[in-house]
Amino acid sequence: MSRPTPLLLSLALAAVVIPAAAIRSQAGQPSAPVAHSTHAVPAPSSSATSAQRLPLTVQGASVVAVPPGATETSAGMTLRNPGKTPVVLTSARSSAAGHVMLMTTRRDAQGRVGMSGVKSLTVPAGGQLILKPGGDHLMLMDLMRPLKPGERVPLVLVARDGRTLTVSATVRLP
Ligand SMILES: [Cu+2]
Repeated sequence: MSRPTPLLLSLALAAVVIPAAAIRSQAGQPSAPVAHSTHAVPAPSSSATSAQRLPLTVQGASVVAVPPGATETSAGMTLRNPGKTPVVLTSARSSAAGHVMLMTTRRDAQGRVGMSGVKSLTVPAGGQLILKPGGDHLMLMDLMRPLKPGERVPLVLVARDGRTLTVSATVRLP
C-alpha cells in the first residue's frame, strides 16, 4: 500500500486524538485516571455473556505478517450484523500494537491511491462490513513485537455506544 501523504497522515492523527473518551479522561483532575480505569475493567461476568458485547459475527480475521523492524501492519475480517440497527465502530485496540487506527482507502483527484484514518466504520443493519488491505481496514500502529505467521493476535473492536467485541486474528503472510 502507498504511504499516506502528510496531509492524510495529519488527518489520521487528528482522528486518533479527537475521540471524546480521550478528552473526557483528561478533563478531570487527579481522580480522572481512577474513573478511566473503572471504565476499562470488564464486568465480573464473562464478556461473552455481557450485555456489552457487540452482536456481530466475525469471519476470516487476519493480520498481515511483517518482518522484524516493521512498525505497522493491517488487519482485516468480515463483520456481519444480523441486527436491525447499524453498528458504528469508532475505535479498536490490540495488545500487540501501541494503537489501532480505523482506515479507508481512497483515490485522490490525481488518481493516487492512499489510506486515510476515519472516525468510524459502520456495519450496516442486516449487512456486512469487509475489512481488508486496499479497502476499509484496521491498521496496527507502533507494533510491540514482530508478528509471525500462524500466531494469534487479539483485537478489540469498540462501538460508538461503548459495546466491544474481542476478535482473535490469525497472522498470515501477505
Ligand atoms: Cu492502513
